[in-house]
Amino acid sequence: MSDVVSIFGVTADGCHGVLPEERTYLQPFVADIEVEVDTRQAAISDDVAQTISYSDVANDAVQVITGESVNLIETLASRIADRVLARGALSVTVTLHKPKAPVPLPFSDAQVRIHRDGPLKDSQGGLRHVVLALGANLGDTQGSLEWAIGQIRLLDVNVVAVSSFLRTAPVLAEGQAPQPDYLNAVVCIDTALAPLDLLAALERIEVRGGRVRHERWGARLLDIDIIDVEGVTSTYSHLLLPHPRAAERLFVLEPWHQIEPDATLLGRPISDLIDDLVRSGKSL
Ligand code: PH2
Ligand code: MG
Ligand code: MG
Repeated sequence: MSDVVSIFGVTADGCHGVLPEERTYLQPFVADIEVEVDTRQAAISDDVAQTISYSDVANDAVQVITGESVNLIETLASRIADRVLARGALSVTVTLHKPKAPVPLPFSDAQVRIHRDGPLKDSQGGLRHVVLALGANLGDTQGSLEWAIGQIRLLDVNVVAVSSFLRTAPVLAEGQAPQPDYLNAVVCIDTALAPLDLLAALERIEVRGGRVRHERWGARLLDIDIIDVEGVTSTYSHLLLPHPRAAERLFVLEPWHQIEPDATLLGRPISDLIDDLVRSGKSL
């Protein structure tokens, strides 16, 4: 992703500094903020709600600069970055200037520049639990799923649990031509890979497994979806988290429940979600 929404020269007065007297008077701080965000959907819909508004970002900077006094411009830049990432940015670069810093020598600017990745690009240093759903409905479906799980084991992941393979009727869009039954499975892993790096690795496995992308929800040799990443929600169109249709798909919830009976999705026990679906007779 290389779209960047920026706003430069956002200026406000604040009382920050290491010298005790700096806490007693206002001086100007200036923020330049560069926000990595996918703007494609916003360009199609022409809707600011689908991107990140530079005006909101400027407001984030002013809130931090005019807020609690701190010693360091590093702290200010980091607090601004946290607020912008909370808006769903993929990453953010913040340059924080302190042009009137009390330095007893001629100088034109003092600044710090930081870059922070959001949760999709960063592993935040730890292992996260991830739920994957696999499906195949063409060719040797059992062989494909077994092969794919073998390939997943070769990634930098710890495979915690693998469900049995369930034969399921295809869930199709209205008017879609009939398809063979699916074989579905769920695999739970722990990994320090960033979610977008994991997605790229899984897409390479799909390609090597013969996956050809044509029709949406078309019959396929192999599909691997990321259902849930511990602690991460995402509105990034290439990796929505949790998977937006997982809660209505028994072909995901049932194999998942088999290996993690106490799991929750968006705060609801998956056993409740399954009961609701079975009772309403909706999904297969
Ligand atoms: N995947 C789809 C669409 N429909 N139906 C079943 N039963 N199993 C799937 O894995 C599946 C589906 C799109 O990925
Ligand atoms: Mg899928
Ligand atoms: Mg998929």
